[in-house]
Amino acid sequence: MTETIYILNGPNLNLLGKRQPEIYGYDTLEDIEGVCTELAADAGYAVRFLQSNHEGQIVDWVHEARSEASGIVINPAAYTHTSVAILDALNTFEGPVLEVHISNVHKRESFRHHSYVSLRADGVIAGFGTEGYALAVRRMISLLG
Ligand code: CA2
Repeated sequence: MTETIYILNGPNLNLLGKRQPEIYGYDTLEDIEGVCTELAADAGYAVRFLQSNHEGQIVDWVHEARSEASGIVINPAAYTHTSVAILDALNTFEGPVLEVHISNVHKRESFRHHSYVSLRADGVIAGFGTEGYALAVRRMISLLG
């Protein structure tokens, strides 16, 4: 059966490409989904690409991933810096977890320098723009392969 990579996106990322392009670029989430899906398909993987503005929904998707996904790529957005609930959920997932940030969070406000999710992530990409998602999917494929 085809293995699936979950790609989870947190609050406000539905606005990608529509607001603040100077920080987050011009690609929309749909553009990113297309690139990731193609990359994964070339390597024989499926992608489930999701976005929510609600913390509990992201927790529920991580729970779903426990039985449905081989790996998780996650940009938790602002929940990166606040959510023990998402960290706890990720700690119940047995496969690889990769954290993505479009912007270089370390070059921004100090409250963005700490990530709860990094306590679980096997790798972190920040500041590579929306290309960071494709890099994370490539890395996920090599970790799963
Ligand atoms: O750089 C990233 O990917 C972030 O995860 C983005 C979050 C931010 O809170 C993190 O510190 C870093 C914010 C996502 C907001 O997305 C928007 C996209 C377009 C327009 C406005 C917001």
